[in-house]
Amino acid sequence: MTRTLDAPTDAARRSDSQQRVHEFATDAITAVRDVLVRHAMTYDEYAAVKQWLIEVGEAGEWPLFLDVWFESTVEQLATAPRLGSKGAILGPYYLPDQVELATPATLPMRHDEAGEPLVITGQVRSTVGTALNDAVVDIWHADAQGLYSGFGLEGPDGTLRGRVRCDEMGRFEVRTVQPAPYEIPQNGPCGSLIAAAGWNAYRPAHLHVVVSAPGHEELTSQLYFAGADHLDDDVASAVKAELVLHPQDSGAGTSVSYDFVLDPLG
Ligand code: MBD
Ligand code: FE
Repeated sequence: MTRTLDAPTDAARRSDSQQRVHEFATDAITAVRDVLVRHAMTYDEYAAVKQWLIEVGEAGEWPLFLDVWFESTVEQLATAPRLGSKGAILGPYYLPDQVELATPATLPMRHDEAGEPLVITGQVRSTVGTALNDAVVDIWHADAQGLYSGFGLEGPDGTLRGRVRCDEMGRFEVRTVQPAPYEIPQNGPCGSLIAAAGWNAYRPAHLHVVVSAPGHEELTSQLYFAGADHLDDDVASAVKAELVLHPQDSGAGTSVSYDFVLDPLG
C-alpha cells in the first residue's frame, strides 16, 4: 500500500511549526508532480534535471537561483503592508559590515575605476514626515563590467560598497560610478538554464540599498535608471516603476535623487 503524504492520524501529533512545514512541503511537492505529469516528463529529462540540480549546488549557485526566480515573490508578500518607499529584493551579492562613511561619501573604488561618475542624493524620512538624522544607507552595486566585489570583480574587498551615515537632516550624498547591467554568468548552471530556455540573461543596471534608522523597519530596495536596457525584461522580475530614477546631467557626470521613506516599527 502506498501511504499518502498526509495520513489522517499524522495531523493530530504535529506541532504548529511541523504543520506549517507539512502544508508548505506537501503543496510544493504536489505542484512539482503536477508539472511532471502535465508535461509528461521522460526518464532522460528527469536525469538531466537531476544532474542540473546537483550542479547548481556544486557551483554554489543556489543563492543566485533562488534570488533570481523566487525572491521577488517573497519580497512582495513581505512588504505589501508598508506605507513607505517600495522595496526590492536583496539579491545574492549583499555583504554585511562594510566601511562606514560620513556624507558626502565616495564609495571605495579602484584608482582607475571605469565608468561614468554618478552622484546619488536624497533624504531619509519616516512615513509621518520626520527627517531621520540617524539613518544609514548601506549601498552596493556592480562595476562598469557588471561585476560585484567579492563575486568576480578583480580588486580589493569592499570595492563599490559602503554604509553611508546621513546628516542631521537625514540627507545623504554618495559619489560612485555608473554600474553596468548584470548578466547571469554564462558558464554556470543558471546560465545554462537561461540559454537552454532562450531567456534573457540580464538585470538592468541598478543600485542596491538597505536603509535603516532606529525605531523603523529596515528598507531593502534597488534603484534603476530610466531609459536603461532590460527594465522590461529583468531576469529577476525585481523592477518597480517607483524605483526607476531620472538621471540628470550635472556637468561632472550623472546625478540621481531619491528620498527613502521608512515605516515606523510596530
Ligand atoms: C543581481 O545583481 C541581483 O541584484 C539579483 C537580485 C540577482 C542576481 C544578480
Ligand atoms: Fe544586483
